[in-house]
Amino acid sequence: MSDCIFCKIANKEINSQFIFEDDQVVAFRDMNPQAPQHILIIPKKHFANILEVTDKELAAHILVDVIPEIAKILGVDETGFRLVVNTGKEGGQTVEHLHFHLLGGRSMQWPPG
Ligand code: DGP
Repeated sequence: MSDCIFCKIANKEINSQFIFEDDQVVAFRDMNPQAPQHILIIPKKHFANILEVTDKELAAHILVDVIPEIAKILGVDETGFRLVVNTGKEGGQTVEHLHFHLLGGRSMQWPPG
């Protein structure tokens, strides 16, 4: 998607510091952090949201491989963290490229608001 900001970040058209990268996924710090550790994990391939994902291998790779590795990199694998996937208008999604928010470094509250 040529006008997608996260595609531009993943394609390195916009200079960003990745805390993780492999052939399918990149992760970088949210520009508006809601916790001491607030990372966005995105597939390089464009999917508008989690309902649009068709690649089961990619979904499993993110959940089984990438998220645990990033949790370790951030040092929140022992303390815990929150994973958020805002979806659609009422879900509070503002960027229409699938992204997982990984939030950590403080105690989270519930309900999230
Ligand atoms: P959501 O509301 O779930 O769609 O979250 C989108 C998040 O993306 C929001 O917390 C702000 C962040 N964000 C938007 N544009 C950029 C950007 O260009 N760089 C970075 N690092 N974060 C961005």
